[in-house]
Formats: sequence, structure tokens, C-alpha cells
Amino acid sequence: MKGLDVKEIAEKIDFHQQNGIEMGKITNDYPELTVEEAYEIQKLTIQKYMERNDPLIGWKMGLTSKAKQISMNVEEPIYGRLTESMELNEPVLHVKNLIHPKVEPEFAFIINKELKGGNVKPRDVWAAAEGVYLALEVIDSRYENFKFTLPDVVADNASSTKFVLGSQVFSPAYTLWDKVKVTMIKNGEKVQSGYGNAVLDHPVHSVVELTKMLNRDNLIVKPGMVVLVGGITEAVSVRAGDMLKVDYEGLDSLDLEVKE
Ligand code: OOG
Ligand code: MG
Repeated sequence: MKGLDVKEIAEKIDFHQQNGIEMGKITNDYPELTVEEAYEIQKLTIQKYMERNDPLIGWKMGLTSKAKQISMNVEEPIYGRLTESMELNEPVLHVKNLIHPKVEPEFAFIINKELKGGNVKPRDVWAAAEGVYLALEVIDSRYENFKFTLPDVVADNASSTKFVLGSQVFSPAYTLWDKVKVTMIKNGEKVQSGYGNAVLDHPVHSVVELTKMLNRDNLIVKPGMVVLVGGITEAVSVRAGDMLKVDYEGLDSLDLEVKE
């Protein structure tokens, strides 16, 4: 068995992320890869983005819903890093350099105060939340057939690829985020629906959990950062020509046009 070189693996993953080329699982070569080592690989990979003037602008949580944990066969939430180049400035997704993209409906919390520590509570998150946006995340696992183990998906930055926020910001306080009904419509047909409580019973718990997980790695949520809380429904595969409409009942709806 090869000795583990986290730098070399980070370089390889960066290449596959940048070029949208699929790869075999890291755990095929390193079956003993731990989750801690995988987070180290993720950090080194995103350092390469930062060296290319693509700064860290936030965090995402993944696998926060039971349905997603079951379908991906991974039993715990994970976090990933969001950089500036991942944010779409208009609701148009180009898939030319992607492998097998999927879209999922999410909420994004915008944080305006440092959030850190292992004892953070929902009220700390509310006190630091400037606003909540409706959001769509595009995930595109670099692994063949979208199949991976926990360390693999962590090393691949939790499949992060692109995300887009709605135009309207909502006050964190006036909406019961766990009770929001979300329906995904692809090419005029309803394909998925769910409620905000799919995300760890309440989306605020995802930000609490993120802060605790970051704390274990000596990291924090900085003022100004975006936090994607995790998919509310299963992710839906998309290809060029698709039109997605995602309705957040009582709030607004988001469109996404998929192009080559
Ligand atoms: C991992 C990322 C999942 C979410 O919101 O659950 C994720 C994957 O399924 O590829 O972003
Ligand atoms: Mg997601």
C-alpha cells in the first residue's frame, strides 16, 4: 500500500474539480483514509483555489437529511468549503465542464458575527444571522457514478460545485424555517418535495452543528460568510436544456436554467 501523501491527493482532486473529469475513489488506493485526513485534504485543495485569488466565502453542510444519508449510504453530516467562484451571479448553470451535476433546494444563512466554539446554541446562531436566502446548490461528485464513502466525499469538498442565492433576503425571525414546504419542478413536472425540517429537524441546527464541527478543526464562521444548511429534498440530476423551478411555499420561487 502507498504511503499517504495528503498534498499529492489534494493536487489530484483539485485537477479533477477544475476540469470536471471523474476519478476513482481515493479509498480504492488508501482504504484506511480517516475522516480527519480527508478534511486535511479538503483544506489543502481549497488552499489551491485561494492561491488562484478565489477566496473562501463560506461553508456548506451536507448530508443533513436522513433521506440523503440513506441514498448516499453515509451516516453523518459533513462540511465543505465555498469559494467565490462557486457562486453563480445569475440563475443559469452551464454544465459543459461538469460530470453528473445534481441540484438541491437549500437555505443560506448570512452570518454577521463570529460564530465559534463547541457550546454554540440556536440562539447564538440567531443572534449572528443577518438574513436567510432561498438557495440552490449544484453538487457534482468527482467520483464515478456519484458513489463514495465518508472520507472520499469529505476529501472532494462535499461535492461542492456551484450555488445560487435568490434575490430576496428574508428576516431570520419571521419565518418558521422548519415548516417551509419546498417543491421542485423540472421541465414542468413535480420531481421532489419536502419541508425545512428535513435539515436536522430545523435548519438552525445545521449551523449549530457546523460551528461545532469547525471548532474541532480550530476553524470558525467569520462575519460576512454564507452557510448553506444542506439539501431539503433529494438532489435532482440536470442536463443542458432543463428548466428548474423551486417553490418555497409562502416565500418565493427560484428558477434555474441549465445550459451547455
Ligand atoms: C454530498 C453533498 C451533499 C447536501 O446538501 O446534502 C449535500 C453528496 O451527496 O454528494 O450537499
Ligand atoms: Mg447541499
